Amino acid sequence: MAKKFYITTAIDYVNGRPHIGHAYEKIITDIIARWKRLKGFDVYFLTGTDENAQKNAQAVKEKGVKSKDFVAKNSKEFEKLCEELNLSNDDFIKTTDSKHVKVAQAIFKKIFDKGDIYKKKYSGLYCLGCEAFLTERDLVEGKCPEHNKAPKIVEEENYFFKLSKYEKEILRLVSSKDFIIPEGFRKEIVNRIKQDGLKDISVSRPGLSWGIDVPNDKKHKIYVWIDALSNYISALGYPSGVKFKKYWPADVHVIGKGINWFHSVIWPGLLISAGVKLPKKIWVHGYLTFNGQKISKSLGNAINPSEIISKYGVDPTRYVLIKDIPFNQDGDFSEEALKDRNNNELANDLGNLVSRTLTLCEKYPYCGNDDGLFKSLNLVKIGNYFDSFEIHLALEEIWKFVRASNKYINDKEPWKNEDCREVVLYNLLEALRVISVLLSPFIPETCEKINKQLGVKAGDLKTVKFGLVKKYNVKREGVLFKKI
Ligand code: ME8
Repeated sequence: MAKKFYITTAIDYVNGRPHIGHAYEKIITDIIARWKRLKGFDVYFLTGTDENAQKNAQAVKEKGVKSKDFVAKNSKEFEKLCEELNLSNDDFIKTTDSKHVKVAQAIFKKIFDKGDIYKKKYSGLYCLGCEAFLTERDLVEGKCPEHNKAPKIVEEENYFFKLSKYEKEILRLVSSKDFIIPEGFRKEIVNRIKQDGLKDISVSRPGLSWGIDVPNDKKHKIYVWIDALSNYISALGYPSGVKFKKYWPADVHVIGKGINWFHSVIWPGLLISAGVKLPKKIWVHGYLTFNGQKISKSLGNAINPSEIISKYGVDPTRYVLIKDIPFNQDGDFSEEALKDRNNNELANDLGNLVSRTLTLCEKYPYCGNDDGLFKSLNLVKIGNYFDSFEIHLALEEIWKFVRASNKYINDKEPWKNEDCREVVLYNLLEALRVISVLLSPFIPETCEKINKQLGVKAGDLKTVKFGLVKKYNVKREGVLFKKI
């Protein structure tokens, strides 16, 4: 039986339309999901929307429509984005789904029954952007640095979760090098716990009109982060669903750096208390910036990914986001970079290689043995980069083979060099077939087109070797990438 692999993105707030930062997270998750499928894993890939947040409801007031309709309409935009991005997600969860609501309440109740939830009067600084209470230490010049706004002073009676009770276990968990990657983001969490310790956290808000009711106390809504985090198990049918039994614990939660604490500390705390197994890994990514500033709905500098995709195509969009955002840092998004990479890398390197090879193969016969071209393909290295989630390096390593193939065709000149033509063309066809398998996690639409022109079916990792396909059914069809 194939080994299972469960991977998730964060679920997005629906207080506005999706922006390119959301697209980025979904793409990198999709790449890992597709890679694991190539390796033969039984993959479950979940994404969705976080619909019960107060800030979603707040956004409605400004527009004068019903919360329910507003949230449903925006959620559709995120679902549409998944299609536009050509994501291979297996499910799309919405936290207003009744199936989710029941699970969020069941978890709250389980933790309550365990004696880990109590009521107390509380005063704190609430940042609506984060949907979280902040401490003075979190603020920069009195403002939340994520959202550039001063938090509101809130005084209310809340239910509290005894997070402090689990400090030792959580510290042990985050101290393991495997749990939070990359290392810089792991250290941040470890240092914060060591410095401040873990305090109990508020897990309900009184008097809100939007959200999930606390079980047996309709005056309170479940704090949206508790509700949101539980999506990762509600989507699988916790506690008794077949999918839950098969796929939980998650192999990777993919998230942005601003919500690391919720995933690496609070989520494990809740799960330990509820007696549920812990996720295996939190993969934290940096932010997409625009002129150096975080792209966000709250900051009002959002770039609409749908527009970028319809202007330049899905694969150039996916490609540039991987190339320009390093593993553990922020990266600037720019249309100029997209155009450059489309023209110089996708069209010149890959597009030309495919078009030149296929033009020749339509004219001349091809067959022969390994001519040394495959020496420049290092599958072990590529696999290692994927395993350590350094997908931009995996892409770079695959691209070395694309460049080597271009150099090979230039050096051998099969269009005029009859002596070696048959062998060179066969080696190039095999290279294209293998390139198409390896690039399929990154630019799946293009790889489908390459396969169609080669007359082969999409292969998995076992097919990444020379000499597997003897006979091609070559049929050239238009250019892969238009120059912009
Ligand atoms: O945080 N670049 O929702 P969200 C890259 N609902 N990633 C970005 C980004 C940017 N400029 N801006 C946001 C939430 N993200 C919660 C999550 S999960 C149980 C609940 C990332 O819509 C962000 O870090 O603000 C997060 O991982 C995801 O997009 C959704 O952000």
